[in-house]
Amino acid sequence: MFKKIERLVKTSKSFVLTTHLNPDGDGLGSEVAMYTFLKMMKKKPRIINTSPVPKQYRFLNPKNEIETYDPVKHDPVIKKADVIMVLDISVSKRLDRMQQAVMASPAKRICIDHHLDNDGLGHLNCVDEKSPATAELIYNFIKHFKGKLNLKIAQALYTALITDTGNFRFNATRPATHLIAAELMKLGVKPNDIYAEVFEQGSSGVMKLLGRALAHIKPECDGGINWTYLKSTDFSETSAQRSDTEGFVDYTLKIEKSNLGILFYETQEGFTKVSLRSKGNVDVQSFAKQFGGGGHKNASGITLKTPFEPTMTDMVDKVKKYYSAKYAK
Ligand SMILES: [Mn+2]
Repeated sequence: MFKKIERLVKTSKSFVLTTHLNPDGDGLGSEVAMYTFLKMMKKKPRIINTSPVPKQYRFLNPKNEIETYDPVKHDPVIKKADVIMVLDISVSKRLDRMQQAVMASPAKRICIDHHLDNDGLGHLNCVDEKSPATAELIYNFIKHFKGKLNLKIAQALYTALITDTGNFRFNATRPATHLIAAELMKLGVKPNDIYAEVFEQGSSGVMKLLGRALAHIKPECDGGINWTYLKSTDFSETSAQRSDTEGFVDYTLKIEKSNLGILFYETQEGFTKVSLRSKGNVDVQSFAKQFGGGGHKNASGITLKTPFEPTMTDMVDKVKKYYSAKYAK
């Protein structure tokens, strides 16, 4: 899997690492682990992302090694890089503001990822859809190079693993995931410390926002679907951010009989963000794909650049039809 990538990495000097818009623990943890490893290999890496680092992941970035894309400052860096490593995505549009600069650069692009959708963004790809997190592939990458893990890499990879596996509970979690986690603990990772950084730094505003999301939950299709929403006013009145909604959609699956859960929220621009979660055989990825969204079988997202309320009503209808036709008994 890493043979061709190995040759390219060994013969290259400057690297730009990046991940998707609104990065999560897996995207950021994978970047920090890879960055630290490339430094050990005496390479010159930079991490440049479309979006800033969300508050709960700032502990991964104490020296501000993760930079937020500024065209004036970074376009020359992207243009001159030998290699651009795109982590945790394989479709260029999810690079958002950075898409043009990345695609126009003569640099070789390597994708390391575990998503199903792929538009040929990478010249070289290490994509394993069965992997529960990109971090597992980064771990394998470092092992392939016979690299040594240090505590910084271990903390970054552990953060990525717990966030993308829902603390090791999602279906994609496999024995290898736990074996890797065990090794990371032996290197000094304290699970409770990482959990506290990521999941216990919320403001009271975030709890109030969650309260609103819970209060708005509505069942459909005999409780097989549960959906909820947050409007712009819900964010402004609780002083919470869009990025604070991570994990909210999971509550829609905690209800008995619930097989498909949705959170809609209104973006800053008044558009519509849809997060879908499902259980077992219920495939939300193939639903999301019809509308330009992507993700995994049990966790997908769609961004629709259309006004929030009518779009939400329309999408609820479409999900109901999709679910009734395929899964309702
Ligand atoms: Mn991921």
